[in-house]
Amino acid sequence: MTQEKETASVKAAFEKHFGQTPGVVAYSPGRVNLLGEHTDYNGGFVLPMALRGLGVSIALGKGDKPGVIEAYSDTFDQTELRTIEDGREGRWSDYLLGCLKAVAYEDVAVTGLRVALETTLPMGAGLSSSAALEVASIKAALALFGRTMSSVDVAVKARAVENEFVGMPCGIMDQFASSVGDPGVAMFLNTRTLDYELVETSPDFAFVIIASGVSHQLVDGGEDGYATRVAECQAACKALNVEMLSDLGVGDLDRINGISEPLNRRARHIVNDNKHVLDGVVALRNHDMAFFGKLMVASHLSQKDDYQITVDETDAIVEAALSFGALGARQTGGGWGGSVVALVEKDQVDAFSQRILDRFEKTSILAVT
Ligand code: GAF
Repeated sequence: MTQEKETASVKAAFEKHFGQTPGVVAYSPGRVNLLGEHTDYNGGFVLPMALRGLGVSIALGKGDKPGVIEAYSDTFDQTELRTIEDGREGRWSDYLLGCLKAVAYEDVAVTGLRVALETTLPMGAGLSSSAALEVASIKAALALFGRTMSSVDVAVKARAVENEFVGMPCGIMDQFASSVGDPGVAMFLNTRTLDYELVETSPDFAFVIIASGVSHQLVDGGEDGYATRVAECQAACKALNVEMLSDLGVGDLDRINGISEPLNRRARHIVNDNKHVLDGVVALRNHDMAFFGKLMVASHLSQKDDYQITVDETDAIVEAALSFGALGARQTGGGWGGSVVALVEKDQVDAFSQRILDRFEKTSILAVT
């Protein structure tokens, strides 16, 4: 669906459900990350691309019960009733509620709010559905109550909601790509300074996004989940006496190799994946997609061997993608499943995609960008 179709569809859903016209509609895209995984909460570099046609649409209108939020979602086929005073309850509406508390607490306390939400982003596919929901919620709430905020500030606010209200210790990549990014264009972001640059990719090649069929779960990732990696990085910083792992460079690898397992692996991944991003941006500028593909593979192997966040299914898809002619392939997103992104010559995309679907029953092609 195009963005216009999506916002028209969520507006219609709002009207049907609430019998009134919404005050505003907003849309925010998901993202695929091309290089630089888990580097964002380590002050490093990332290279995400906002997605065309995959995102979250939201329609908002004032309600008639002060402080009450009636949130309807076609996608989840349910209405959730919350109040602006509620805390986290482990439901999808937490993301919305946290954002409303952050930017429209007093307004919603007075007017109440009606919300309709639709998403074309599959949950758990590693394409940042939660960040898109947060960014759309914040942008819509600001518009409804007549306030403005820069896209960068929206991203910062959305990340704070996810860290502090939802309880997921993520970095800023997803919210930044969704709020500031330009769909279909890669974004080279320094997560420490928030300096960024949009970088075009070659028109002769496409990124094929393959859902592995293994759903990742980052908020309660169990004992070996996202929060564990964040804690391990903090422990590695202590062991190496640096503030953030991105203070280190490839020249520090000997020192890194000397600290205990698995902290050495975690630090090594961050240093190497930061370098993959820097080299990848040069490759894109030089239209050297063959080298870019090699960096994607190196990044996948670093996620597999050092960060240890890949699963058998994504490893197998990457291997098959390369044998089917992809120039590069890697697991993308938070990890433990989700999606694989493969770099493929444009005129090979259909044949390539079919071979993947034939080989792996649980896969689907989510996007070609
Ligand atoms: C998730 C997080 F939300 C991001 O901040 C980032 O750390 C990513 O995992 C891994 O690169 O999407």
